[in-house]
Amino acid sequence: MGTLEDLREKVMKGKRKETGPLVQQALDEGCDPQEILDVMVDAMGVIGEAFSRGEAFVPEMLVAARAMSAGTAVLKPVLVAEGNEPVGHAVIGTVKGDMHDIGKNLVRMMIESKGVEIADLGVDVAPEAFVQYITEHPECKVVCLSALLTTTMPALDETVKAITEAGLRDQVKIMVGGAPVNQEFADEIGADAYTPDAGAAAERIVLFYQN
Ligand code: B1M
Repeated sequence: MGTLEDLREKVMKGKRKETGPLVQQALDEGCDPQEILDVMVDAMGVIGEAFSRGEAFVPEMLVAARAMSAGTAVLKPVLVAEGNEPVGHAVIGTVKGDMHDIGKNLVRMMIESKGVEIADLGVDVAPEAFVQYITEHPECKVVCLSALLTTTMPALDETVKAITEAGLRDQVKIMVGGAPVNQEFADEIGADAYTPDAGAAAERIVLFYQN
């Protein structure tokens, strides 16, 4: 079995201890970091589909998520540029009620790879916490919101509203994303940008600092 195939299998089975070394092995063999990432994302998709069919359960999703996190930790130094003056400042978080953080972490990493300094407020972040962060950090020009559940999509709207009500809407651009989110929803809640994946989010955020 090839290293990437093995990695895919180990992520699906939630073999956390083996995932990091396999990512390192793939890098040593000259695999493209993006390809390595894609294999792990794909493995998570397989688990998600199995969950939808009732063939996998929350514990399986959880161990797969931990395995993927162990893998991305090894990839991070390869993906993220270091040194240099930041291109700009931003903040990211998964919205209130939502505990999914793998996609959010990937978006953060890809944004960091563009030289943007981005604070991570974590998961289950209340609208007030975003408002507080922006208030205390006037250098922060972009807010990135992630939601993975249809039930937490309204929290995206609530967060945009809270920022507006705090009088901070003109100070920041708001980017939204996550599997159930689309451009139509982003427009509906008045976000400035929707991007479907981490790579696109990183490309998009840079444009905000150029204007
Ligand atoms: Co959950 N879960 N989960 N889960 N989970 C999903 C999302 C689900 C689709 C599974 C399914 O039914 N097929 C489903 C949601 C259904 C829906 O609402 N439509 C679901 C459910 C139902 C639940 C629970 C309710 C299950 C339960 O308890 N009964 C529960 C909710 C808990 C909560 O949040 N309150 C729950 C719990 C969990 C775990 C904790 C076990 C675990 C998360 C662990 C963790 O994140 N640390 C988990 C997992 C792992 C998943 C799946 C299998 C994988 C998610 C993932 O990490 N994907 C997921 C199924 C799936 O996605 N196929 C599922 C890989 C990741 C790289 O992709 O996060 O989509 P993703 O991020 C992408 C893009 O979306 C985008 O870029 C990323 C990378 O390119 N993106 C952005 C994300 N944020 C962005 C922000 C941007 C731009 C792009 O701009 C700011």
